Amino acid sequence: MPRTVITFGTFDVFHVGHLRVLERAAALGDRLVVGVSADALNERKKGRVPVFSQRERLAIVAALRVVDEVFVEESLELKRDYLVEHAADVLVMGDDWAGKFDDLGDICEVVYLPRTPAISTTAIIEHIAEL
Ligand code: C2G
Repeated sequence: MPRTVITFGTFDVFHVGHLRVLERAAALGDRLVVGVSADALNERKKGRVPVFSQRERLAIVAALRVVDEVFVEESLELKRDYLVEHAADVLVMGDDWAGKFDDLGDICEVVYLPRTPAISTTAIIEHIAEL
């Protein structure tokens, strides 16, 4: 049976920190599925409308060599349903979420990966705004 890895994120203004986490997630199994968070979810939970629409963010993530499948993450509370639906063996999250998804350990392995230092969508937006 192939080992399916699943991860989630907004992946707005795609940068090398996003690429690295997806590469490391893919290396933990045979197949990588990515839940790209919906525009409405970002607006609701983060109070910011992404620079790129969910359609554009999905297209970018889907085009990556390490990504096998993408879907829209409509709600943060549906993680368990998404894991079951995609038959995930491993859930990968950035370590800014450390401990938050340990309860899903009953249906899959839960791995938190360290973030790539010194790069973020917010920092990029601020950098560009200052040019
Ligand atoms: N990331 C990273 N290094 C950075 C920036 C981001 O490793 N310097 C990782 C994050 O840890 C995450 C992924 O890139 O695993 C996507 O980051 P975000 O778009 O900020 O998504 P996030 O807010 O973590 O997820 O269910 C989760 C939600 O969809 C939101």
